[in-house]
Amino acid sequence: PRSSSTFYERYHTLEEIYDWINRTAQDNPRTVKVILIGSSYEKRPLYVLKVKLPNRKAMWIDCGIHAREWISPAFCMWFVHHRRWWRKNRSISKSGFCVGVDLNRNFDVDWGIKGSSQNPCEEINCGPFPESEPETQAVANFLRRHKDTVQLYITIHSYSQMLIFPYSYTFDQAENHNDLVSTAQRIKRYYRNTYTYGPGAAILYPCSGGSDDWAYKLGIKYSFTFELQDRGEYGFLLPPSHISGACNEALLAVKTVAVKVLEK
Ligand code: ING
Ligand code: ZN
Repeated sequence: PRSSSTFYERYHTLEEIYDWINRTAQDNPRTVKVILIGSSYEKRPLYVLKVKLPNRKAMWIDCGIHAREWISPAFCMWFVHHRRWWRKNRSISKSGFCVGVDLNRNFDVDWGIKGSSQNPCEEINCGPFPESEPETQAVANFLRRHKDTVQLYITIHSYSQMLIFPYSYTFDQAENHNDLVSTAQRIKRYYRNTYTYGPGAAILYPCSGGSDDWAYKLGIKYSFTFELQDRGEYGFLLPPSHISGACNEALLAVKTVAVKVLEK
C-alpha cells in the first residue's frame, strides 16, 4: 500500500488546478496546448486544455459545471494524466483509429499465439505480422548480424522484481535450464529485496513474441528479462528517490550474470 495518496488521488484548489494546467502544457509542448476561452462571472479564466490525438478527430470533455461535484474536475485531470500509462510504440493501425504495437509481442517467435492480441486497440497487440515494427526490426537485425559475438541478452522492464528466462511462449524447458536457474540464483544472493526467478510461462504467463525467447532461439543461450523494482507499491510510478536503489540493485545483477557468462 502506498504511504500517501498521489497528486491525482487528491482534490485540488482552483489555484492548484491552474498550476497543473500550465505545467502539463509546459511539460508536453508538442501535444498539449492551453487556450483561454473566456472568463467566469467572477472573472476567473476559463481554459481549454487541448490534447492532440494521432488523427485529426476531436472530442470535448468538460468537468466542474456544478461546483460541489469535486470528483468531476478530479476526473478531467486523471484522464489527461492517463497518457503516462502508455506501453506500446506509436505506430498507427491500418484503420487509423488505434495506436501502438506491443514490441514485446512483435518478435518472430510463436508470433500471435499466446498472451497477445491482433486487435490494435489492445495493450498487448502483436502487430499485423512478426517484426512489423521498425523498433523490432532494428533490434532483430542488429542481433542477427552479431549473434556470434553476443553471448548474453538482457532486456530491462518494470515492475515486479523478477528474473525471467526462456521460455515464455511454451512450457517446455530450455535446453540449458539448469544453467539459467543457477545463474538466476547467483544474482538473487546479491539482492536485498526479494526477486522471483524462473521461465516466463511458469512464473508469469504464457506469452508469444517476446524478445528474450526470440534472442534465445537465435542462439543467445543466456537470455533474461529483468523486471526491476518495485513489487507494486508504486508500480510504474516509481518515485525518483527510488532510482538509485533500483539501479544499483540491477547493476549488481547485470555484473553477476556478465561475469558468469562472459568469463567462460
Ligand atoms: N513484462 C513482460 C511483458 O512483456 C514478459 C513479461 C517477459 C513477456 C518475457 C514475454 C516474455 O509482458 C513487462 N513488464 O512488460
Ligand atoms: Zn515491460
